[in-house]
Amino acid sequence: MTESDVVSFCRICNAMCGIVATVDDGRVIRIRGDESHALSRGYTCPKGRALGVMHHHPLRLDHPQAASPADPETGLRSLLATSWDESLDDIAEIVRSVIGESGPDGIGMYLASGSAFDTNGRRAAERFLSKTGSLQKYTATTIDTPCKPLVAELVGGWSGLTPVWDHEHSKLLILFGSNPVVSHGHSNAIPDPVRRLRDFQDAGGRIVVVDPRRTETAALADVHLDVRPGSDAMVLGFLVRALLDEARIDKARIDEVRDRAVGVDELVAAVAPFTLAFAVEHTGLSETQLRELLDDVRSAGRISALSGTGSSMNATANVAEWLLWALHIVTDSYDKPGGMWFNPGYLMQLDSRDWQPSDGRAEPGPASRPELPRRFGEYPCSGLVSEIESGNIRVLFVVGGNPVTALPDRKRTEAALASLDALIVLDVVETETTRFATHVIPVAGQLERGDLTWLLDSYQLSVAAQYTPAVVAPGADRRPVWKVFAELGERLDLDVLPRGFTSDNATDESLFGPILARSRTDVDTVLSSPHGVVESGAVFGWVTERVLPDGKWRIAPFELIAQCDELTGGGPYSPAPESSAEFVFDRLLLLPQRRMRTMNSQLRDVAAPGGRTEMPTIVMSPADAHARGIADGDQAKVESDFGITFGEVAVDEKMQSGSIGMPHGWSAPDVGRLTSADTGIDPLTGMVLQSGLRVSVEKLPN
Ligand SMILES: Nc1nc2c(c(=O)[nH]1)N[C@H]1C(S)=C(S)[C@@H](COP(=O)(O)OP(=O)(O)OC[C@H]3O[C@@H](n4cnc5c(=O)[nH]c(N)nc54)[C@H](O)[C@@H]3O)O[C@H]1N2
Ligand SMILES: Nc1nc2c(c(=O)[nH]1)N[C@H]1C(S)=C(S)[C@@H](COP(=O)(O)OP(=O)(O)OC[C@H]3O[C@@H](n4cnc5c(=O)[nH]c(N)nc54)[C@H](O)[C@@H]3O)O[C@H]1N2
Ligand code: SF4
Ligand SMILES: [Mo]
Repeated sequence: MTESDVVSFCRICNAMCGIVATVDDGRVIRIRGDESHALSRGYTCPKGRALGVMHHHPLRLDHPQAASPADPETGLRSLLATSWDESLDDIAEIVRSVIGESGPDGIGMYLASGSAFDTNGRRAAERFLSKTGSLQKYTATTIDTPCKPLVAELVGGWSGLTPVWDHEHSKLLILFGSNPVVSHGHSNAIPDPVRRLRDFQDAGGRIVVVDPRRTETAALADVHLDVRPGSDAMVLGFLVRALLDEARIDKARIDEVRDRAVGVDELVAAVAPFTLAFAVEHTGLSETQLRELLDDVRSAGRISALSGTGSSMNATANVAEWLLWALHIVTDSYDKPGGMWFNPGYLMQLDSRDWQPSDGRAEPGPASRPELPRRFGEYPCSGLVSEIESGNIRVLFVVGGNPVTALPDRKRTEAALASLDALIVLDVVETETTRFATHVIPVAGQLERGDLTWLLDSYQLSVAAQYTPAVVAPGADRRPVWKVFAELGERLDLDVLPRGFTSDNATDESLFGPILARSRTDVDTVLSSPHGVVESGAVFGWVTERVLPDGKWRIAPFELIAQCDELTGGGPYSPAPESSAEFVFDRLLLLPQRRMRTMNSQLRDVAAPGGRTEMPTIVMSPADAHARGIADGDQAKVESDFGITFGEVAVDEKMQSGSIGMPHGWSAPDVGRLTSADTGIDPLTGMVLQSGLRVSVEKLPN
C-alpha cells in the first residue's frame, strides 16, 4: 500500500470544511471530513466528498486548446490541442492588438465561483486586468447579491462590511430567504449546519426561518414563517416601525438610537406605512405570527438576522436588506455581543487599516449601458452581454465561471460569446462556456494547488485562517491560474506578480509570503497548522471605531428611502399582493433554490463513491400541480415573458402555492432562459431580476 492522507480544506463553497484526502499513487481515492478542524469538526457534504471523483473527471481539461473559426450557423468552434507557448503567445498578441485598436476596455474579465477560493489565481487575474487599464471587470457578486455591498456602503461607509452571526452569544437567529442546511450559508460560512444550529438551540437560542418553502432549515427551526415571496421588506418594515414607535415613547431610548445612527427621523417616516394591517395584507402572515415575531425580537434584546438569495434576488432586495440593517441598528445588535459582529479577518486584518468612508455614489456603467451603476470597482453582469454586442469588449477572460448557465438570457449570452475576437476560459472541466471558447486554458484544480483562506476571510464564524499544500501535483499539462496571468503579463510588460517574483521563480507558497507577512502572525504559524489556526471568536468595536462615518450608521440613505416609498406606494417595487394558499394562479412566481449535491453548475454529473447525482426539477406545490393536471415526474414547459424552458416536475408539499422553485446552473431545465438582462434591472445595483418573475407552467404530453 502506498496510500497516504493529506489534510486540506474544501474550496467548493464558503464553508471551507476541513478535509482529509487519501491519495494512492497520484490518485485521490477518498475524501473525508477532518475531525480536528475547529469549525467543521469532521463534517463534509456530498459535494466535498466528491472532490476526488471531480479531480479525475472524464471531462477534466488536460491541455491548452485553441479553436477553429466559429461555425456561422451554430456559433460553435472545434477545439484542437495546442502548446502552452503557442496559446499564451497568441493570447498576448490578441490582447496587445485589441488594446491598440480599441483601448484597454476592449478587454473584459468575468471572475466567479471557481476563482473565489484560488487565492493566488484570483489576485493575479485581477491584477492582470487592472494593469491593462481596463475597467471591464464583472463578478458573480452582481448576479447573486449586490444589495448586500450596496447597503453596507450606504449605511456603513464600506461595501465590504459583512455582518456575521455571533453564534456563541446570540439568543435569536432569524433567517430571511436562506437555507444553510443545504447552502451552508450565504455571506456567512456555516459548516456543519445541522449540528451547529442544534447546538445553538441547546444553548437556549431560538431560530426563526422566514421562507415560502418549508425548507430543510425550517424543519429544524423553532418557528417557520411561510411568507409570500418578495415580502421580506414588509416583515422587516413592520418590526422596525413597531420597535421605533416603542422607543419614541421614551426619550432616553430614542436618544440611544440617535447616538449610534444619523437619519432616525427619516427612517421613522419611511417605515410609517408598515402597520400590522399592511404587513398582514402583503406578507400572508397572520397578526399572531407577526406579533409573536415582534415579541421574540423584543425579548431577545439583541438579535442576529441573516438574509440569503431568497431575499436578495428579487425586486425588493435593496429595501429588505436595508430594513434588515435598520432592525439590527435599532436593536443595537451590530458590532455588539449577542448580535452580529464583523470579522476583520485573520489574513486581511481589516481592523488595522485606515478607512475613508465612501459616500456610496455610483459611477456610470459601461459605454453601451451608461445608466447601469458601477459600484464596488466592477460593472454589473447585466451589462456584460451588451458590451460584447456593441463591440466594446472584444476579448473576454472567464476565470472560474460558467457564464452560459449563470447569466440571464442564455440565447443572447451564447450569441455574444460566439462573436468575441477571443474568449479565453480558465477552467478545470469542459463546460457550456468552453464550447464557445477560442482558447481553453486547463488550470490546476483545488487539489492541485496550495491555498490560503483569504478572499472570504471575513465570512467565517471565527477569526481564523488555514493553509493547505497541494494534495497532488498538477496532473496532465495543467498550470495554476497565477502562472498563466504571470506569463501573459511578462509577454505584455505588465507586472502581475508582487515585486521580485517571476512566473519562473514563484511557487504557490512563496506567493503567500506577502499575504502572511501582513497577517496576524508570522508566516510559519499558518503554514505549520494543518487544521487551521483560530485566533478568536467574535470581536467587537472596530467597525464603530474605524469604519463608520463619524462613528455612526447612516440609517436612512435617500436612495433606499425612495425605493421604500415606491414599495409602500404601490410603485414598480411593489410585490404582487394576491397570493394565498387557497387560490390557484394563472401565473406563478419563479423562486431560486440550491441543491445539496451541486454547486451552481458544478458537480452535476459526478458523486462521491456510493453517492448519487442531483436531478434538476421544477418544484411545485400539490395545489398548483393539480390545477394544471401535472403529476410528480411529469414533463412541463415553463414560460416567462423572456423565454421558455422544459423540465421534470417534482411535486413538493413543502412549496408554497403560487410559486415554483428551480435551481440554476442546468441546461434542462434552464432558468437562465427565463430571465432578461434588460427588463426588471434594479436601478441601484444593476442586478438582474432572478426571483419573483412571473411564469406559466404547462404539462407536456407524455
Ligand atoms: N449545496 C449548494 N450550496 C451552495 C450553492 C449551491 O448551488 N449548492 N451555491 C452557493 C451560492 S453561489 C450561494 S449565492 C449560496 C446561496 O445561499 P442561500 O441564500 O442560503 O440559498 P438557498 O439555499 O437557495 O436559499 C434561498 C431560500 O430562499 C427562499 N426564498 C425564495 N424566495 C424568497 C423570498 O422572496 N423571501 C424569502 N424569505 N425566502 C425566499 C427559497 O425557498 C430558499 O429556501 O449558496 C451557496 N451554497
Ligand atoms: N436564474 C438564476 N441565475 C443564477 C442564479 C439563480 O439563482 N437563478 N444564481 C446565481 C449565483 S448565486 C451565482 S454565484 C452564479 C454562479 O455563477 P458562476 O460562478 O459563473 O457559475 P458556476 O457554475 O459556479 O461556475 C464555476 C466554474 O468554475 C469552475 N471551477 C471549479 N474549480 C475551479 C478552479 O479551481 N479554478 C478555476 N479557474 N475554475 C474552477 C467550474 O468548473 C465552473 O465552470 O449564478 C447565478 N445565476
Ligand atoms: S459544505 Fe460541502 S462543498 Fe461546502 S466546503 Fe463543506 S464539504 Fe465543501
Ligand atoms: Mo452565488
